[in-house]
Amino acid sequence: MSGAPVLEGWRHVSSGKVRELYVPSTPSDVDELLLVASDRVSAYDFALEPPIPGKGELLTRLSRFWFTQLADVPNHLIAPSAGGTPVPASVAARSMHVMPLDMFPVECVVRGYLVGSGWAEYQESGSVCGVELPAGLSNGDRLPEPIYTPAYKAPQGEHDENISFEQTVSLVGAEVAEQLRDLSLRVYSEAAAIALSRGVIIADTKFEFGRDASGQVRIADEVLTSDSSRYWDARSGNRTESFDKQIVRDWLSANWDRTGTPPVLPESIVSRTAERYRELIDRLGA
Ligand code: Q0Q
Repeated sequence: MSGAPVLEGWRHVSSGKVRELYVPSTPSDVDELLLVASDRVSAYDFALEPPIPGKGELLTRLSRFWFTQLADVPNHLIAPSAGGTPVPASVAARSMHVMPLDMFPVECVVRGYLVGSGWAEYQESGSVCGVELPAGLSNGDRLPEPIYTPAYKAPQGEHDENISFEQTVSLVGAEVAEQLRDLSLRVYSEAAAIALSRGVIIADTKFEFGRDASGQVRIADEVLTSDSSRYWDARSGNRTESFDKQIVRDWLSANWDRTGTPPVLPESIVSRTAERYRELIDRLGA
């Protein structure tokens, strides 16, 4: 797997499956972090090979687009006018210059459609993460209204664990738990309406929030990217080949028995996935 790039003025401190986190390498007059998106794609908890050309830049453009569309929601971006450590040109298009937050240990998942693990659970219990749903729904159906199904943000490398709203209260207190729920539902609904008006369905997504030094709750991490969300083409009605990495997941399901490390993706899958990311950017006007 390609390592974290060495960036002048920045010190690499953490790697996710597809992203890198940096802090200033020298004292700075601005509290700042740099999130750099790689071209790596992950599935089934593996960072896959080869990278998808342009993925990091395209997903960063998606986050920036949604931060702009949802500008009334406090976020963690540092305005260019704020100064701080210069962002190296080599990663500028695929990085976000952000303020350090005290991140809440809650993955704020919002589901607008019945799909994936939600569909499997619904078939068993008629509910999703403890939220009762009407009978008679089919795979891929739009839910009567979006539902908030939080998860506990497990330490890196472990699986997040679905928890109830009441458990989020125990984690972050009632006031913040209600803020996270209300903000997540509002941001999903506003984004889903904007996307649908452009022929794109956002089936579900995951938000992360933190608190800044003044105590302000801010939306953080990546927002509504095709790594943190399921995007479908509303015009084709096709709810399997989505705009996100479902192409990669489907190929792996058909070509890997989930033992050992996953096979290298064929060029056709790499190019098709890159094309779908670009199609999504074009469709949204991001
Ligand atoms: C923060 N991450 C993600 C990550 C490893 C990215 C911590 N504004 C913030 C953010 C954000 N966003 C974070 N911490 C403090 N303030 C983001 C999961 C992890 C590599 C890249 N982890």
